Amino acid sequence: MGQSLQRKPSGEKRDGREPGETAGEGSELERGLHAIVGSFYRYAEGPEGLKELDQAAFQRLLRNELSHQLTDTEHTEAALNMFQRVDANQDQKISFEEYWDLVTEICRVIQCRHYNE
Ligand SMILES: [Ca+2]
Repeated sequence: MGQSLQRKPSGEKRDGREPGETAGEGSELERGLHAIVGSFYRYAEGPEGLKELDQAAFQRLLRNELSHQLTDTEHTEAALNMFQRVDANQDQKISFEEYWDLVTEICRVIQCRHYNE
């Protein structure tokens, strides 16, 4: 528990988008959820409300943020295959919804590996 110099997000509108500001507060789950959403937007590009990941951005996200969960993130071909699979509507971009499906999948893997008794 550190100092509470930061503003509390509770009374604020959500349009003050500073993921870093809110990510450090709240429960472990809340911080985790912020990290999931924030990770997408750290790599996504495009107009407001339509930010998406292109192939290069998706590969950077895999390599930098998911290298321990996903095997073969170093291999370009494996990353390309994953891109094709995650890109459900085949528009060569990963939307937040498509990213979310990947997150769901990873959560299932974590559940199987670590909590499936
Ligand atoms: Ca897509």
